[in-house]
Amino acid sequence: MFTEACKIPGIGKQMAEKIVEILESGHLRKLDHINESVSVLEVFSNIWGAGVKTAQLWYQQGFRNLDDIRMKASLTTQQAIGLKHYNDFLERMPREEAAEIEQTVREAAQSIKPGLVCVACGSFRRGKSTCGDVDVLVTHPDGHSHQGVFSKLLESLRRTGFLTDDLVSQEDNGNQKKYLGVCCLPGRDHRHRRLDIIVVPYTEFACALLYFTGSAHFNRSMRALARTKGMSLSEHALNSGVVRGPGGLKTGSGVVLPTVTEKDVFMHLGLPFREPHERDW
Ligand code: 8GT
Ligand code: MN
Ligand code: MN
Repeated sequence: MFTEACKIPGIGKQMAEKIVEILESGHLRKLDHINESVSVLEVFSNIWGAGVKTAQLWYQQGFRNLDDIRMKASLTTQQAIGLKHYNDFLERMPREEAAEIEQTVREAAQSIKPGLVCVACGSFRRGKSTCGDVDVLVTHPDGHSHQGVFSKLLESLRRTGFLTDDLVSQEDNGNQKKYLGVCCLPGRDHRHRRLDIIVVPYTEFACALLYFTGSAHFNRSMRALARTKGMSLSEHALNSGVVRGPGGLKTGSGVVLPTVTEKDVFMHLGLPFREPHERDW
């Protein structure tokens, strides 16, 4: 059988040995290791804060399951939180629960400052029946009352025990502030859920809403289209007359187009409006 396999054009000795092994045993032992590593790497990279690189490193260090990670791996603060809530984070929540989480954030926000607008974006706003996390956008229509709300809101939600862990407690992005963390509704049968909160100035509301609603793929398409029209779209604004040098590098940022609502963004880009539930990609 080996000599026969060797006669196949392009098949050398090593490949011929493998063909023989598969034909004789129905199996290639060399693949066992690969198959095992794939499933272990998947388990590891499902820990929030651990990417493929970290997963590979842990595999190389001889770790094969979550107990190994728990006992022997050196974890970042985020990965430790990810591990603690491993099963909860893998499970998507029903949209009814996402609505309760949105409402909890809204009540806390409005008791700090009446008139604050809180909108659950992401998959919730796209109408999905289950959500991986809750993405709440906070703004104030008077244009300035959103200021100072971010830290007060987090403080208030921590005090009531609703926020249980912080992953990224404050990320500044221009005039926007971003929080990534973990919350849990009161009551015994509730799981820990991922919660993202952004606080944005009202001038950036439409573009921030569009961005935070996604999907991520839809956002990439919109940004790419904007580029083809000499515009640039971000979570802050839609700019026109953007000048790009060689390699697409921005050399002139143009002017900010007025975008009061999401519809304005579509209009400036020459696109028919798409409802959130039509933005999966
Ligand atoms: P989900 O139900 O799995 O949470 O689905 P989702 O709501 O569509 O995904 P998401 O990861 O919560 O992202 C919601 C929006 O937030 C996306 O449209 C994206 O533009 C934006 N976004 C961030 N940060 C990140 C990030 O780190 N990764 C991804 N994928 N999206 C992000 O603000
Ligand atoms: Mn989400
Ligand atoms: Mn999110």
